[in-house]
Amino acid sequence: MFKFFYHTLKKALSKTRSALSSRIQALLGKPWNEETYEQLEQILFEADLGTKCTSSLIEYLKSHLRTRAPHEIPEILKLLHKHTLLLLSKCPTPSLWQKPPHTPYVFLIVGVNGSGKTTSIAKLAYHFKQQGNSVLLAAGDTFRAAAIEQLDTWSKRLGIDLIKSSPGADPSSVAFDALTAAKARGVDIVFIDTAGRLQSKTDLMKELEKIRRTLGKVLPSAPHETLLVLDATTGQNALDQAKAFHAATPLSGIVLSKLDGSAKGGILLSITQEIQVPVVWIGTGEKQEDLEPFDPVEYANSLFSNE
Ligand SMILES: Nc1nc2c(ncn2[C@@H]2O[C@H](COP(=O)(O)OP(=O)(O)OP(=O)(O)O)[C@@H](O)[C@H]2O)c(=O)[nH]1
Ligand SMILES: [Mg+2]
Repeated sequence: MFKFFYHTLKKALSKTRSALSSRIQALLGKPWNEETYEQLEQILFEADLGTKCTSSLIEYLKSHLRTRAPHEIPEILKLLHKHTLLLLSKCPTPSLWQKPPHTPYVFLIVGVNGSGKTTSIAKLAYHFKQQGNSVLLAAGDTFRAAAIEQLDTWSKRLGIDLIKSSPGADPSSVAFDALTAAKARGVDIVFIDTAGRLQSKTDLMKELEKIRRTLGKVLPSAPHETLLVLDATTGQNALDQAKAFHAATPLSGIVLSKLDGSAKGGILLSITQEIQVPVVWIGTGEKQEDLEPFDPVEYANSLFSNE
């Protein structure tokens, strides 16, 4: 059903993998003791796995290796792989569908400046259109004329309609118009773009709630999903963003963009553990096709392989 090829996830995580595996391999042959554990801890931490996940992985290794004799690296990688999968399995699983459960199905896309929101909307819209859905875009980033133009360009390129207003208009009114139009036209899926906002700006975070309330007036169940777009190259900062956005507005999932340029792929595991919101999609480039559903098994394979 899905046309995705997961080897791009592996390719996207190659920088993270080489940072991790090659350094773990370098520990091979050393006597396995407290000092080696500390070095391993440092390696995991530097791959942006965060304190919580790193401690959890180290504890797991300690409890399993204590009873075994030869501490070979393949064994360690296997254990890290296994525990990563276990950690990911505790996070709610997103449902991937070809057709939305009901229509119009509304996605609100949020995140800080430049995280990849507009590009991710284009990729998602392209994907769902390919699946046979009718899609509508809403230029809810009214802050800059260039933001409206960027989505306009994507809309023409993808052959998908756009609802827009003039720069400076209230984003909630654009969201209102878009959902009203979607209902009237019988559209399947609506994507609402929003302006980038710093998670620390309370007034801007409140604006998101206003957009959500406005959508709810047109369709009580909307928005059906609020996706936070995080730039994987920002590492621990992405975790801070995830926590703040989730506290301000309930998130249903995360799109982790720019994984292709990041050696900090461990942040994904860290985020899912800290806020229990699943990473649903990953961005692996700038083109409309550069999007994949997140696959935990492939992720664990990509991080902890000994190839
Ligand atoms: N390599 C790579 N680049 C990406 C990816 N996603 C987005 N980009 C690039 O990141 C830059 C910012 O993307 P936008 O989609 O404009 O980000 P935004 O969050 O909408 O930005 P603002 O509206 O300014 O807040 C653009 O140059 C995109 O092409 C990705 O998965 N990989
Ligand atoms: Mg944008």
